Amino acid sequence: ITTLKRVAKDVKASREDKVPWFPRKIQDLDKCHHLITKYDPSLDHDTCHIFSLRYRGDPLPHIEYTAQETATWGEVYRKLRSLYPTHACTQYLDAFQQLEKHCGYREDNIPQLQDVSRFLKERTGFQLTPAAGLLSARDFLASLAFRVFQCTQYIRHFSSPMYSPEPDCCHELLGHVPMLADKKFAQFSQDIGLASLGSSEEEIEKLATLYWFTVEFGLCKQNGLIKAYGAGLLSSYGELMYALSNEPEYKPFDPEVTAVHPYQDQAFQPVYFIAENLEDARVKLQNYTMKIKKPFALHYDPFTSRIEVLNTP
Ligand code: HBI
Ligand code: FE
Repeated sequence: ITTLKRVAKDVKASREDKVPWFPRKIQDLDKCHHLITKYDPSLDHDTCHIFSLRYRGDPLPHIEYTAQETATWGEVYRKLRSLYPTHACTQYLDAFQQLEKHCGYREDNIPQLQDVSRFLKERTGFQLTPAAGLLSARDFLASLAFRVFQCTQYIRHFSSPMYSPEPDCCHELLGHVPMLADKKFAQFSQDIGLASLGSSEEEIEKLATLYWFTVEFGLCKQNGLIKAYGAGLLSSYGELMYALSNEPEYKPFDPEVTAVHPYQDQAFQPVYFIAENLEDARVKLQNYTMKIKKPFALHYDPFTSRIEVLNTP
């Protein structure tokens, strides 16, 4: 009997060995906060003062921004807003209008994460959680599996309002948030997140690259025109104009190709990938992620916001 028990235990243990640790419930995201430091010494930053050690379930911290921080936001907001009607996709424009109406999106006001998070939760179930800076791709993508978006709360330095080496709240609030209010886009984002759970480093790298060319720098067709849906574009005046200028190279979005394409994080992208539409991008991504080999299957239960792991023998 003891031998049998030990064999049973060994079988169980070896099955468990095949399943690496990854978050299975929202609270587990407290363990997913590994920061990547990309400090640029030429910029003497004093902007990272809003570090919050905070746990899921706590209210989102209310930030009193300084007049200077609000002025920086205002400059970014005014310039970008003038480009949106011609450059942003309709999903973005619809949500942006709602955010101006309900969430304090204004030139003279930096929206509070709590208001924005409540807005998103009502529309797509996405919620915001504060992040202290650039997170590892694995940690960042994992949160998307739970429809949680890791959001910085500090703002870029006033000396360079049109450029930030790391994500700041101009990028999150103007780039990411409006798209996360769209149902199809929210599903697309969660699907990348779910695919990342328990994936190899190599696969994470590919998913991060896919994320880069879609969620950050994606373009799509709309009424015979090309429009932007990527947050890196919608939060950068210079690159948003460049991306739609016909100067760069364009390729159709194809996950197999896009996932291994080299990308640029120090300059404008050399190439942009164009999706037929967001639904088509979602279906193509799903076909891609289904081919990722894992020794177990995952199921997300939307009622409990938990991941269920189904061991495959
Ligand atoms: N971390 N805070 C934060 N915000 C992002 O937008 C972000 C990140 N880490 C990685 C990342 N984005 C992506 O570029 C991919 O590596 C997933
Ligand atoms: Fe981003």
